[in-house]
Amino acid sequence: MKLYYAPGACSVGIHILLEEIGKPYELSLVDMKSNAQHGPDYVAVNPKSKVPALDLGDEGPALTEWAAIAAYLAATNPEAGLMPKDPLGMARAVEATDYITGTVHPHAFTRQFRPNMYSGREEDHPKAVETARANAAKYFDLLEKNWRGETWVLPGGFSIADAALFFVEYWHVKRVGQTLPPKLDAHFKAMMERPSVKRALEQEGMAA
Ligand SMILES: N[C@@H](CCC(=O)N[C@@H](CS)C(=O)NCC(=O)O)C(=O)O
Repeated sequence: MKLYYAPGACSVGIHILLEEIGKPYELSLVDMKSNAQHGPDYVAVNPKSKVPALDLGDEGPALTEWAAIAAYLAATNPEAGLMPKDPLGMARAVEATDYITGTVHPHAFTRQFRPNMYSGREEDHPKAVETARANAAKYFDLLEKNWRGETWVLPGGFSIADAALFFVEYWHVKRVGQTLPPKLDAHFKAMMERPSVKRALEQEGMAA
């Protein structure tokens, strides 16, 4: 099993899940600084030109999309306890993960870091960044107000949703230099103390 990643990209969440599982895997760096995601070698792996992608060896094309990869890892490694077993708990984990990967990631962060993906007109970029920052505040506020867990996103304990929440928290705090509301801040700090997170960040050359 091989994870294609870029340092500090959303792939770090999948990297954390692989560290939680604790089985051997390989890492392959996709150098986005040189646009390697669009080069023929990586397009042959993932025609979408995005990380994460998980190479499953003989089991067909690499698996793509954060939520799908996380669901697969949780289902194939039940002993790691990454997904609640009861149907509603499972749906809650997917609900939180989907909100983060489908809404928070693109509309608060991709729009903020890559405004050129939202408008070809350079004069529109400051407005796109401003909107993205307002979105980040709104989304984190919503997550804070609807927080149902204690330390982790779900009341039942650590799950794939925590690894998803972590990568957007990480960007907000470490990349943008913003603060999180109190419950999310406590979550972010608890994640930073987790050995799997420390190992993943260290392996990506991003230790705090
Ligand atoms: N829908 C995809 C989005 C993945 C994504 O946007 N990855 C970013 C890194 S955080 C990427 O590879 N960007 C490269 C690019 O847009 O050129 C998922 O959830 O996995």
